[in-house]
Amino acid sequence: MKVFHDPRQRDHAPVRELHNGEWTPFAEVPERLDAIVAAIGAGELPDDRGMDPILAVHNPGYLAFLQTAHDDWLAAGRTGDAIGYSFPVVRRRPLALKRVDARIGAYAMDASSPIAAGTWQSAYWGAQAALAATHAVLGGDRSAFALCRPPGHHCGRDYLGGYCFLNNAAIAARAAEAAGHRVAILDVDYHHGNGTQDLFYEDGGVLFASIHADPRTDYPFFWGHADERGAGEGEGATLNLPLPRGTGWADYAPALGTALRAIADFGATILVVSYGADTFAGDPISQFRIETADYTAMGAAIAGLGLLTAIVMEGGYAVDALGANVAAFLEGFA
Ligand code: Q9C
Ligand code: ZN
Repeated sequence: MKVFHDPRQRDHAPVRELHNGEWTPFAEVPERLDAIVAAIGAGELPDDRGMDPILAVHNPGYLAFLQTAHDDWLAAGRTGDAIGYSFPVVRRRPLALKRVDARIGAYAMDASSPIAAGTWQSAYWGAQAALAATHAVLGGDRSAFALCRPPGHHCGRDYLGGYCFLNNAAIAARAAEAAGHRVAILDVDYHHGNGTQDLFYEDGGVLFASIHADPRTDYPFFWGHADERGAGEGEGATLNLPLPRGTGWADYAPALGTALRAIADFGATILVVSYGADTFAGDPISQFRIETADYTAMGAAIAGLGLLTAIVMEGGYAVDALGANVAAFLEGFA
Protein backbone atom coordinates (compact mmCIF):
# COMPACT_ATOMS: atom_id res chain seq x y z
CA MET A 1 0.00 0.00 0.00
CA LYS A 2 1.30 3.46 -0.87
CA VAL A 3 2.06 5.69 2.11
CA PHE A 4 2.26 9.50 1.96
CA HIS A 5 3.74 12.00 4.35
CA ASP A 6 5.92 15.11 4.28
CA PRO A 7 8.67 15.78 6.86
CA ARG A 8 7.29 19.32 7.34
CA GLN A 9 4.47 17.65 9.27
CA ARG A 10 6.94 17.45 12.18
CA ASP A 11 7.12 21.25 12.46
CA HIS A 12 3.96 21.55 14.57
CA ALA A 13 5.33 21.08 18.09
CA PRO A 14 3.37 22.81 20.85
CA VAL A 15 4.92 22.39 24.28
CA ARG A 16 1.97 21.93 26.60
CA GLU A 17 -1.80 21.66 26.75
CA LEU A 18 -4.48 22.34 29.31
CA HIS A 19 -5.58 18.88 30.49
CA ASN A 20 -8.00 18.36 33.38
CA GLY A 21 -7.13 21.74 34.83
CA GLU A 22 -3.37 21.42 34.64
CA TRP A 23 -0.66 22.17 32.12
CA THR A 24 0.62 18.83 30.86
CA PRO A 25 3.09 17.98 28.08
CA PHE A 26 1.38 18.15 24.68
CA ALA A 27 0.28 14.60 23.74
CA GLU A 28 0.15 14.95 19.95
CA VAL A 29 3.93 15.01 19.47
CA PRO A 30 6.04 14.92 16.27
CA GLU A 31 7.55 11.65 17.52
CA ARG A 32 4.23 10.02 16.64
CA LEU A 33 5.14 10.52 13.02
CA ASP A 34 8.66 9.12 13.55
CA ALA A 35 7.25 6.02 15.26
CA ILE A 36 4.94 5.29 12.34
CA VAL A 37 7.67 5.92 9.77
CA ALA A 38 9.99 3.54 11.67
CA ALA A 39 7.35 0.81 11.47
CA ILE A 40 6.01 1.18 7.90
CA GLY A 41 8.52 3.39 6.09
CA ALA A 42 8.43 7.03 5.06
CA GLY A 43 6.54 6.39 1.84
CA GLU A 44 6.28 9.09 -0.80
CA LEU A 45 6.12 12.86 -0.63
CA PRO A 46 2.70 14.23 -1.56
CA ASP A 47 2.33 16.52 -4.57
CA ASP A 48 1.29 20.08 -3.75
CA ARG A 49 -2.32 20.40 -4.92
CA GLY A 50 -2.63 23.91 -3.50
CA MET A 51 -5.43 25.56 -1.53
CA ASP A 52 -8.45 24.78 -3.72
CA PRO A 53 -9.16 21.30 -2.27
CA ILE A 54 -8.75 22.73 1.24
CA LEU A 55 -11.13 25.60 0.42
CA ALA A 56 -13.70 22.95 -0.52
CA VAL A 57 -13.92 22.22 3.23
CA HIS A 58 -12.74 25.24 5.24
CA ASN A 59 -13.72 28.88 5.04
CA PRO A 60 -11.27 31.49 3.77
CA GLY A 61 -11.34 33.60 6.93
CA TYR A 62 -10.45 30.58 9.05
CA LEU A 63 -7.59 29.60 6.73
CA ALA A 64 -6.23 33.16 6.74
CA PHE A 65 -6.40 33.18 10.53
CA LEU A 66 -4.52 29.86 10.81
CA GLN A 67 -1.70 31.02 8.56
CA THR A 68 -0.91 34.13 10.61
CA ALA A 69 -2.13 33.20 14.11
CA HIS A 70 1.29 32.42 15.55
CA ASP A 71 2.89 35.53 14.00
CA ASP A 72 0.02 37.61 15.37
CA TRP A 73 0.63 36.06 18.77
CA LEU A 74 4.30 37.08 18.69
CA ALA A 75 3.37 40.54 17.39
CA ALA A 76 1.15 40.94 20.46
CA GLY A 77 4.26 40.49 22.58
CA ARG A 78 3.55 36.90 23.56
CA THR A 79 5.99 33.99 23.62
CA GLY A 80 5.50 30.27 23.11
CA ASP A 81 2.37 28.68 21.68
CA ALA A 82 -0.79 30.61 20.87
CA ILE A 83 -3.79 29.51 22.88
CA GLY A 84 -7.17 31.09 23.54
CA TYR A 85 -9.04 31.65 26.75
CA SER A 86 -12.38 33.08 25.66
CA PHE A 87 -14.62 30.95 23.50
CA PRO A 88 -17.91 32.66 22.66
CA VAL A 89 -20.83 30.29 22.50
CA VAL A 90 -22.55 32.84 20.29
CA ARG A 91 -19.89 34.00 17.86
CA ARG A 92 -21.87 34.61 14.70
CA ARG A 93 -22.04 38.39 14.97
CA PRO A 94 -19.76 39.59 12.19
CA LEU A 95 -17.42 41.47 14.49
CA ALA A 96 -14.09 42.66 13.11
CA LEU A 97 -12.01 41.00 15.79
CA LYS A 98 -8.58 42.56 16.20
CA ARG A 99 -7.00 41.05 19.28
CA VAL A 100 -5.32 37.72 18.70
CA ASP A 101 -7.04 36.24 21.76
CA ALA A 102 -10.43 37.17 20.33
CA ARG A 103 -9.55 35.71 16.94
CA ILE A 104 -8.38 32.44 18.47
CA GLY A 105 -11.55 32.29 20.53
CA ALA A 106 -13.70 32.84 17.46
CA TYR A 107 -11.98 30.05 15.55
CA ALA A 108 -11.40 27.48 18.30
CA MET A 109 -13.73 24.98 19.97
CA ASP A 110 -11.44 24.27 22.91
CA ALA A 111 -8.11 24.99 24.61
CA SER A 112 -6.47 21.68 23.71
CA SER A 113 -5.00 22.79 20.39
CA PRO A 114 -2.20 25.32 20.85
CA ILE A 115 -0.87 26.94 17.66
CA ALA A 116 2.92 26.82 17.32
CA ALA A 117 5.28 28.38 14.79
CA GLY A 118 5.10 25.34 12.49
CA THR A 119 1.40 24.54 12.82
CA TRP A 120 0.25 25.82 9.43
CA GLN A 121 3.06 24.08 7.53
CA SER A 122 2.36 20.77 9.25
CA ALA A 123 -1.39 20.95 8.79
CA TYR A 124 -1.03 22.02 5.15
CA TRP A 125 1.27 19.13 4.25
CA GLY A 126 -0.84 16.67 6.21
CA ALA A 127 -3.82 17.72 4.11
CA GLN A 128 -1.71 17.30 0.96
CA ALA A 129 -0.83 13.77 2.15
CA ALA A 130 -4.55 13.02 2.50
CA LEU A 131 -5.12 14.30 -1.03
CA ALA A 132 -2.20 12.24 -2.36
CA ALA A 133 -3.65 9.06 -0.85
CA THR A 134 -7.07 9.90 -2.27
CA HIS A 135 -5.66 10.50 -5.74
CA ALA A 136 -3.65 7.26 -5.57
CA VAL A 137 -6.92 5.44 -4.99
CA LEU A 138 -8.72 7.44 -7.69
CA GLY A 139 -5.86 6.46 -9.98
CA GLY A 140 -6.35 2.74 -9.49
CA ASP A 141 -4.77 1.71 -6.18
CA ARG A 142 -7.13 -0.36 -4.01
CA SER A 143 -6.10 1.49 -0.87
CA ALA A 144 -3.58 4.09 0.30
CA PHE A 145 -2.47 5.51 3.65
CA ALA A 146 -1.98 9.18 4.49
CA LEU A 147 0.19 9.58 7.53
CA CYS A 148 -1.60 12.74 8.58
CA ARG A 149 -0.24 14.59 11.55
CA PRO A 150 -1.61 16.78 13.04
CA PRO A 151 -4.91 14.88 12.93
CA GLY A 152 -8.09 16.41 11.52
CA HIS A 153 -11.43 14.98 12.58
CA HIS A 154 -12.25 17.43 15.41
CA CYS A 155 -11.96 20.60 13.31
CA GLY A 156 -14.85 21.96 11.30
CA ARG A 157 -15.45 24.44 8.50
CA ASP A 158 -14.28 27.40 10.59
CA TYR A 159 -12.94 26.03 13.84
CA LEU A 160 -9.94 24.14 15.22
CA GLY A 161 -9.91 21.85 18.23
CA GLY A 162 -8.88 18.49 19.65
CA TYR A 163 -5.33 18.78 18.22
CA CYS A 164 -6.86 19.32 14.74
CA PHE A 165 -6.52 22.24 12.29
CA LEU A 166 -7.45 20.96 8.82
CA ASN A 167 -9.98 18.16 8.41
CA ASN A 168 -7.96 15.70 6.34
CA ALA A 169 -10.74 13.12 6.05
CA ALA A 170 -13.23 15.72 4.85
CA ILE A 171 -10.71 17.13 2.36
CA ALA A 172 -10.16 13.59 1.03
CA ALA A 173 -13.91 12.96 0.89
CA ARG A 174 -14.66 16.14 -1.06
CA ALA A 175 -11.85 15.34 -3.53
CA ALA A 176 -13.28 11.86 -4.09
CA GLU A 177 -16.77 13.30 -4.48
CA ALA A 178 -15.48 15.81 -7.05
CA ALA A 179 -14.15 12.83 -9.03
CA GLY A 180 -17.68 11.42 -9.20
CA HIS A 181 -17.66 8.97 -6.28
CA ARG A 182 -20.30 8.26 -3.67
CA VAL A 183 -18.34 8.64 -0.45
CA ALA A 184 -18.62 7.11 3.00
CA ILE A 185 -16.41 8.15 5.91
CA LEU A 186 -15.75 5.62 8.67
CA ASP A 187 -14.24 7.13 11.82
CA VAL A 188 -12.68 4.63 14.24
CA ASP A 189 -10.70 7.06 16.39
CA TYR A 190 -11.45 6.77 20.14
CA HIS A 191 -12.97 10.26 20.11
CA HIS A 192 -16.03 11.26 18.13
CA GLY A 193 -15.14 13.06 14.89
CA ASN A 194 -17.29 16.09 15.59
CA GLY A 195 -15.70 18.27 12.91
CA THR A 196 -16.28 15.71 10.19
CA GLN A 197 -19.84 15.17 11.40
CA ASP A 198 -20.56 18.91 11.34
CA LEU A 199 -19.18 19.24 7.81
CA PHE A 200 -21.54 16.59 6.40
CA TYR A 201 -24.46 16.80 8.84
CA GLU A 202 -26.92 18.24 6.32
CA ASP A 203 -25.37 16.50 3.34
CA GLY A 204 -27.16 13.31 2.29
CA GLY A 205 -24.53 12.62 -0.37
CA VAL A 206 -21.79 11.59 2.08
CA LEU A 207 -22.28 9.03 4.85
CA PHE A 208 -20.46 9.66 8.14
CA ALA A 209 -20.28 6.63 10.47
CA SER A 210 -18.36 6.75 13.74
CA ILE A 211 -17.52 4.33 16.55
CA HIS A 212 -16.19 6.15 19.60
CA ALA A 213 -16.21 6.55 23.35
CA ASP A 214 -19.57 7.63 24.73
CA PRO A 215 -19.60 11.45 24.76
CA ARG A 216 -21.44 11.32 28.10
CA THR A 217 -18.05 10.40 29.60
CA ASP A 218 -15.52 11.48 27.00
CA TYR A 219 -14.33 14.38 24.86
CA PRO A 220 -15.77 16.03 22.73
CA PHE A 221 -18.90 15.73 24.97
CA PHE A 222 -21.26 17.82 22.81
CA TRP A 223 -21.35 15.59 19.72
CA GLY A 224 -21.46 11.86 18.96
CA HIS A 225 -24.57 10.87 20.87
CA ALA A 226 -26.56 8.01 19.35
CA ASP A 227 -29.53 10.23 18.51
CA GLU A 228 -27.48 12.47 16.19
CA ARG A 229 -28.50 11.12 12.77
CA GLY A 230 -28.06 14.08 10.44
CA ALA A 231 -30.49 16.84 9.54
CA GLY A 232 -32.47 18.05 6.52
CA GLU A 233 -31.17 16.41 3.35
CA GLY A 234 -28.60 14.66 5.52
CA GLU A 235 -31.06 12.94 7.81
CA GLY A 236 -30.04 9.31 8.14
CA ALA A 237 -26.59 9.89 6.63
CA THR A 238 -24.88 10.25 10.03
CA LEU A 239 -24.46 7.13 12.19
CA ASN A 240 -23.09 7.37 15.73
CA LEU A 241 -22.18 4.21 17.62
CA PRO A 242 -20.94 5.29 21.07
CA LEU A 243 -19.40 2.58 23.27
CA PRO A 244 -18.61 2.61 27.00
CA ARG A 245 -15.16 3.04 28.50
CA GLY A 246 -13.42 -0.32 28.84
CA THR A 247 -14.70 -1.66 25.50
CA GLY A 248 -12.46 -4.38 24.01
CA TRP A 249 -12.50 -6.03 20.60
CA ALA A 250 -15.28 -8.51 21.54
CA ASP A 251 -17.74 -5.62 21.96
CA TYR A 252 -16.15 -3.34 19.37
CA ALA A 253 -16.42 -5.84 16.49
CA PRO A 254 -20.26 -5.94 16.43
CA ALA A 255 -20.42 -2.12 16.31
CA LEU A 256 -17.95 -2.18 13.44
CA GLY A 257 -20.20 -4.71 11.69
CA THR A 258 -23.14 -2.33 12.08
CA ALA A 259 -21.14 0.55 10.60
CA LEU A 260 -19.91 -1.58 7.69
CA ARG A 261 -23.45 -2.71 6.85
CA ALA A 262 -24.58 0.93 6.82
CA ILE A 263 -21.74 1.81 4.44
CA ALA A 264 -22.66 -1.07 2.11
CA ASP A 265 -26.38 -0.15 2.24
CA PHE A 266 -25.52 3.47 1.44
CA GLY A 267 -24.04 2.31 -1.83
CA ALA A 268 -20.68 3.95 -1.30
CA THR A 269 -18.15 3.54 -4.09
CA ILE A 270 -15.21 4.86 -2.08
CA LEU A 271 -14.37 4.86 1.62
CA VAL A 272 -12.35 7.32 3.67
CA VAL A 273 -11.21 5.87 7.00
CA SER A 274 -10.30 8.14 9.90
CA TYR A 275 -7.98 5.75 11.70
CA GLY A 276 -7.09 6.56 15.30
CA ALA A 277 -4.95 4.16 17.30
CA ASP A 278 -6.10 5.76 20.56
CA THR A 279 -8.58 2.89 21.03
CA PHE A 280 -5.46 0.93 22.09
CA ALA A 281 -5.49 -0.57 25.61
CA GLY A 282 -2.29 1.28 26.49
CA ASP A 283 -3.30 4.73 25.24
CA PRO A 284 -2.45 7.36 27.87
CA ILE A 285 -5.53 9.59 27.32
CA SER A 286 -8.17 7.03 26.30
CA GLN A 287 -10.10 4.14 27.86
CA PHE A 288 -10.80 1.35 25.35
CA ARG A 289 -9.02 -2.03 25.42
CA ILE A 290 -8.19 -2.82 21.80
CA GLU A 291 -4.95 -4.82 21.46
CA THR A 292 -2.39 -4.58 18.67
CA ALA A 293 -3.47 -7.85 17.00
CA ASP A 294 -7.10 -6.64 16.98
CA TYR A 295 -6.16 -3.87 14.56
CA THR A 296 -5.41 -6.46 11.90
CA ALA A 297 -8.90 -7.89 12.35
CA MET A 298 -10.31 -4.36 12.21
CA GLY A 299 -8.43 -3.59 9.00
CA ALA A 300 -9.47 -6.91 7.44
CA ALA A 301 -13.13 -6.33 8.32
CA ILE A 302 -13.06 -2.88 6.69
CA ALA A 303 -11.18 -4.21 3.65
CA GLY A 304 -13.93 -6.85 3.40
CA LEU A 305 -16.25 -4.14 2.06
CA GLY A 306 -14.23 -4.37 -1.14
CA LEU A 307 -14.26 -0.58 -1.57
CA LEU A 308 -11.53 1.74 -2.76
CA THR A 309 -10.17 3.06 0.52
CA ALA A 310 -8.12 6.11 1.51
CA ILE A 311 -6.97 5.83 5.12
CA VAL A 312 -6.02 8.99 7.03
CA MET A 313 -4.26 8.97 10.38
CA GLU A 314 -6.06 10.56 13.33
CA GLY A 315 -5.09 10.04 17.02
CA GLY A 316 -3.05 7.49 18.97
CA TYR A 317 -0.83 8.64 21.81
CA ALA A 318 0.96 5.50 23.08
CA VAL A 319 3.98 6.45 20.99
CA ASP A 320 5.95 3.26 21.76
CA ALA A 321 3.13 1.08 20.42
CA LEU A 322 1.93 3.40 17.66
CA GLY A 323 4.08 2.00 14.86
CA ALA A 324 2.97 -1.55 15.59
CA ASN A 325 -0.67 -0.51 15.86
CA VAL A 326 -0.61 1.27 12.50
CA ALA A 327 1.29 -1.59 10.84
CA ALA A 328 -1.19 -4.13 12.23
CA PHE A 329 -4.15 -2.16 10.88
CA LEU A 330 -2.63 -1.78 7.41
CA GLU A 331 -1.74 -5.50 7.40
CA GLY A 332 -5.47 -6.20 7.53
CA PHE A 333 -5.75 -4.58 4.09
CA ALA A 334 -2.97 -6.66 2.55
N1 Q9C B 1 -8.81 16.41 29.44
C1 Q9C B 1 -7.59 13.16 18.66
O1 Q9C B 1 -7.45 12.03 19.09
N2 Q9C B 1 -8.27 16.33 25.14
N3 Q9C B 1 -7.79 14.20 19.48
C2 Q9C B 1 -8.87 17.39 25.86
C3 Q9C B 1 -9.35 16.68 28.17
C4 Q9C B 1 -8.44 16.44 23.74
C5 Q9C B 1 -7.90 14.03 20.89
C6 Q9C B 1 -8.40 17.40 27.29
C7 Q9C B 1 -8.26 15.13 23.07
C8 Q9C B 1 -8.28 15.30 21.58
C9 Q9C B 1 -7.45 13.44 17.21
ZN1 ZN C 1 -8.79 10.56 19.29
